[in-house]
Formats: sequence, C-alpha cells, structure tokens
Amino acid sequence: GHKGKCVWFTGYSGSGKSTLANALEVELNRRGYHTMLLDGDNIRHGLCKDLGMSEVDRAENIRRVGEVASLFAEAGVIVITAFISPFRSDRDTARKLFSADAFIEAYVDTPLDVCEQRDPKGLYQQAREGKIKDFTGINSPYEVPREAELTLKTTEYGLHELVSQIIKKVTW
Ligand code: GGZ
Repeated sequence: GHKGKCVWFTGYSGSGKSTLANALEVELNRRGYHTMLLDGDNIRHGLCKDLGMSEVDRAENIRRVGEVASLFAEAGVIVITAFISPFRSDRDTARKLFSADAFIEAYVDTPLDVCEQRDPKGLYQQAREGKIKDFTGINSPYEVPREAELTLKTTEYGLHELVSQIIKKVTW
C-alpha cells in the first residue's frame, strides 16, 4: 500500500523523543519509505514561532502540527512528530485527523526524575530556579496517554530495540 501514517511521539522534555524519532527516520529511509520529521527545530522556529508555552499556545502548536502531519500523510508519507504534546485533548484532536490504523501514538515512557537527571539543556534546573514558567513536569502538567499504541520504556530497552518495536507497528 501507499497510505501514509503518523508516528506521534509524546513525552517529557529529555525523554528521548528526538533521539527515537531520528533513529526511526533513518531506519525507515533505509527500508525505502518516504518520511517527514516534524519537531521543535523545524516547527517552533517557523510555522509556530508566534507561539509560547501556555496551555492555549501548546494546543495551537499541536493543532497546526496535526494538520500538517495529516497533509503529508495524505500524500503517502510516514510522518514522525516529536513534541511534548502534554495534553490528552490536543493529542486526541490530532488523532481524529487520521484513519484509525494511520495514527500511532508512541508514549516515550521515561520517568520525570530520569529526564530531570539527564537535563541535556539545563532547562529543568532553570525551571527549578523559577527561571522558566509553565515547564512540563515542574509547574505545568503532563497527561500520560491512556490508549497509546506504543509505550516505549527507555530505561529498560536500548535504542535499537525500541526502534524495532516501533517499526513493527508502522510498516506494512
Ligand atoms: C517544556 C520547554 C519549555 C516549557 C522551552 N516546558 O527538550 P527540548 O526543550 O529541546 O524540547 C522542549 C521544547 C518543548 O516544545 P514542544 O513544542 O515540544 O512543546 S508542546 O508540545 O507542549 O507544545 C524544551 C523546550 O521546548 N521548552 N520551554 N515551558 N519544554
């Protein structure tokens, strides 16, 4: 078939979304699939550069990402998105833009304390010091998925194993 799909990563800052998304894209490309990776680097600096981190702005960020993802999927592309997307209602709104088998919610299940210990950009420390308001997990909520197609336990499995868990759900 030539139907597009969307792998929707969700999880805390520092949970490993980008690492998984990039590794998944490399593997899918190696297998000949056409992909599009949407993440903060190419979305929050362009299409969504007018948006901040309030609940309303995150909802709008995720709404736009979902719409763009849906357009690419209609063209047969496997779209990979890597956003915290902390609110269940926003993720569900995105899900509704796809057919039932075309949306794969992939919960990057890394405990908050592990993310905070990694703190690759020093953002958790800044949030703890009160320098960043509305920081997910510190003073803004993260709503754990209830019906994710995939739960990726990054503290139990390595990158290669996790990518193959995802690939099994994605390829046809
Ligand atoms: C959470 C924040 C915040 C706040 C800046 N809360 O790990 P990162 O650094 O590279 O990725 C995070 C990114 C979050 O943007 P998203 O577009 O993924 O968020 S959402 O889906 O909720 O719209 C983090 C950084 O931006 N960052 N401020 N307050 N993460």
